[in-house]
Amino acid sequence: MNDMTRPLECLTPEQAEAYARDGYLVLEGRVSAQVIAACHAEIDRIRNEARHLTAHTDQIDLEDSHTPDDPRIRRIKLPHKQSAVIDDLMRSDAILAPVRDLLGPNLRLQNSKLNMKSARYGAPVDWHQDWSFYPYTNDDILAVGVFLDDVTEENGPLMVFPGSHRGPVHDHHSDGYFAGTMSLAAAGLDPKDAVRAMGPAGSISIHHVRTVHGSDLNRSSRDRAVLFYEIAAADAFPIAGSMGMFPSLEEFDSRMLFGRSTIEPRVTNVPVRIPQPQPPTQGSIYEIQKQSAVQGFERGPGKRM
Ligand SMILES: O=C(O)CCC(=O)C(=O)O
Repeated sequence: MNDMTRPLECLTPEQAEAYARDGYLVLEGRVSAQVIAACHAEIDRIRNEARHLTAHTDQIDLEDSHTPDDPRIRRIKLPHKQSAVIDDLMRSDAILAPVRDLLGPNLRLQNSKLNMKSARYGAPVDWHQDWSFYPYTNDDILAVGVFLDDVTEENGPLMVFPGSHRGPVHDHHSDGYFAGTMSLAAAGLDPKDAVRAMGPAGSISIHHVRTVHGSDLNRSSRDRAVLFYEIAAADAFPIAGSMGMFPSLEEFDSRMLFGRSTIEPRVTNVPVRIPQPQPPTQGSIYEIQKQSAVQGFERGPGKRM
């Protein structure tokens, strides 16, 4: 956590306070039009390479309605490993300066993903806390969402519950298995209180790892691609049994984005639930959530559960 004695690099004190209070922020104009265009060129390249797929891979998650004749990508997994443009953006001040203001100078990547949410069929993501998937020894962890398209009320914006990051970790289990989604009713949350994170392409959203969030099916005629970088303070370590990755210290340290690593975790008093047992079918969040009895949003056209 930023000790607040360091001067802020790019956020205003009001923005830093809003993040601490609400658990999310939207900042317009962080990423240039040239970089956004370069990201779209990379998406076109990756989409072209994936057009003959018939099943999910380690790089690509497919929409339920995908066919090789009508290719539909739901998510590009670990896009920074597939694109130098996306890797460079992740390490740039456009992304890391506000994160340093919120988490301090020592930063490590937890994960990256590019949710395509294409016009007319882009899949919803049911309500959840990222923390339910990967609890760490402290919760100085957030996700930066880079808006690669204009994000509006119509095209399935990320929706967040302000202040929910200061509450409990909610039950994300169903039928005895971790299912990656929660019941708003059981948590005492009213969907009407969710706030939409919207802005023109080039904006970023930032949400705290414990903030309750989700996003609806894209029913509009406009794509809504958002590139997420999940970033942790370097002294946050994944808790055993969670889905946080810690295969080896070497691999863990290869994910440093800025500053210095440590082998001394900072352990704070945070509520934790372990996402075990894992569901019968593993895979992306979309596949995990399909196994829940709780469905926050209507599913899109295509194969249904
Ligand atoms: O793409 C979105 O709007 C939701 C992102 C999200 O919560 C996730 O991928 O875990």
